[in-house]
Amino acid sequence: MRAAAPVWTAGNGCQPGRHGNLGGLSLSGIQMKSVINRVRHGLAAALFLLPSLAMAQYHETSEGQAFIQDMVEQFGFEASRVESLLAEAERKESILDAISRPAEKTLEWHQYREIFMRQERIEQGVEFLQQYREAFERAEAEYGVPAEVIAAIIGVETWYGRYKGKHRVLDALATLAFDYPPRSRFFRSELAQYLLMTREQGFDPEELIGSYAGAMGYGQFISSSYRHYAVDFDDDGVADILNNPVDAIGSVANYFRAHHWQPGEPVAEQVRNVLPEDSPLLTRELKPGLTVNDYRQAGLAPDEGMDDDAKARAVRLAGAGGPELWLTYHNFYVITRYNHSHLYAMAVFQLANALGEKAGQSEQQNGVGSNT
Ligand SMILES: [Ca+2]
Repeated sequence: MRAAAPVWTAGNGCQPGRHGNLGGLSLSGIQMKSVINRVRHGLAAALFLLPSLAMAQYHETSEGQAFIQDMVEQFGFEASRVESLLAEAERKESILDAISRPAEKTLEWHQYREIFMRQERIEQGVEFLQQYREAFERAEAEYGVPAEVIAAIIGVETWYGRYKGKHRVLDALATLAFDYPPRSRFFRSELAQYLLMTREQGFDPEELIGSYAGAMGYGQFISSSYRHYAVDFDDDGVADILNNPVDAIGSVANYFRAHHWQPGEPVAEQVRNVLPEDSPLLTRELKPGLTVNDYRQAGLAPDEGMDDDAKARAVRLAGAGGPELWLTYHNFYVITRYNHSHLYAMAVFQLANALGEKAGQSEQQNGVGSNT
């Protein structure tokens, strides 16, 4: 989506009709309750407060004012422009509900795996690889990240771009920045990054759609990642990972290279033994803290080609047929830089393998890559 150039200079204000309640006046849930309570308590005078309450949005809070001032002083924004954006932002209860229950924390591995390893997701991933073959090959050559790993990330994040979120990014980030105290610092920073990113790319900040946490596009980049890692991979002058799969493919690959993906190195392997749940060899940190030799000494048998001093971390997972033990390596850790969860990284790894296998099969069937 390439927005018209004047978006960031015209300072377009509140769109009429965006707020549905009270005949065009807007009230957040808390403000509404407060009005109702006052009316219930017979304070007729409260009715006179309606017009001013109606305008009381994030831009009128002290936090909102501090945010506006920061954007002006640090980044040279026009105060009126930031103010009108905060006035336009809507508090969404559904966003506050959603942030409290991420799937990684409530599902067992075999349940999580089932979501991402469905036949349909594998088949559509192969189609995605074929459809954008040129971009994948170029990304692999330029960044050293296998095509199927890039495709698996996009497959896990958004089902190859089919589900990129349904919230306005402005609403998501403002709601979490100003109404979610546990992470308000982080989301205020992301809101600032969002305004910077949309200014840089020429997008309208009122228009972009993303996840409940403000993640955008095929690879679900948050605003700071967008600014750091998104690339204009089709060279049309804008890094658009929201609507342009070629830019998204290059951007995911760039993210992995920036987080030190090692081309040709292994990701993870399953070993036959299973360590007890309380084994000291099951380290807590996602970053591999032990070595292949430590696990060899404990009687596990990693691939013979693995160097003794290669960093490794054993992960015990609740598989459908009982506990599984995996040795994970540096590149597995790199996948967790995308989403800090070993279930997530394992899903990406296994989906990438499935895509690689399936793509290989269909190439053989179609005679691609054969010598005849
Ligand atoms: Ca582009």
